[in-house]
Amino acid sequence: MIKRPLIVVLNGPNLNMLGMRQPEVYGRATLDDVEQICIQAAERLDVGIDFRQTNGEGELVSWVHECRNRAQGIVINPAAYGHTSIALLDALLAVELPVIEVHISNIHRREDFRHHTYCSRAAAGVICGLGVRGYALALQAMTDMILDENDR
Ligand code: CA2
Repeated sequence: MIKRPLIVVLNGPNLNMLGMRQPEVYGRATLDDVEQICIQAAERLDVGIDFRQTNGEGELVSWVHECRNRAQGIVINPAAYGHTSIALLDALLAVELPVIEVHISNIHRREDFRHHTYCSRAAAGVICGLGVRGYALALQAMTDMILDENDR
């Protein structure tokens, strides 16, 4: 039997507050709703997922390291660490896995400091501004990329 690919979905700081504040920016879905969206997308795509959120930069870096030799791809909403963390970029580069970066809001329509993310240098692609459906789109794209790679 062929094992299903595993895609790890990582979420950075304050995303546990989704749906509780700033609905005009991030919508009304909670992080639990986002997890359900990802579970449903994964079932449809026949891939496994491991969905996590942390407020800690070190923990996020360690979770990226754990993906090595375990996962086939990483979907990450690094939240504010995307804008600040070279440590997170280095971890994403080190694991040598395909990465898709997701932001719920359109970071390019917001403050200047949100326009740049270090993580983007490690990402095959970035989805932003499409709300929480960006996660399902990222899982679809990641699955396509993994299947393409397996066909080679
Ligand atoms: O748009 C995104 O997904 C962001 O990654 C969200 C981050 C922000 O720092 C990035 O610039 C863009 C913030 C996540 C915090 O989310 C909250 C949600 C509700 C209430 C407070 C924070």
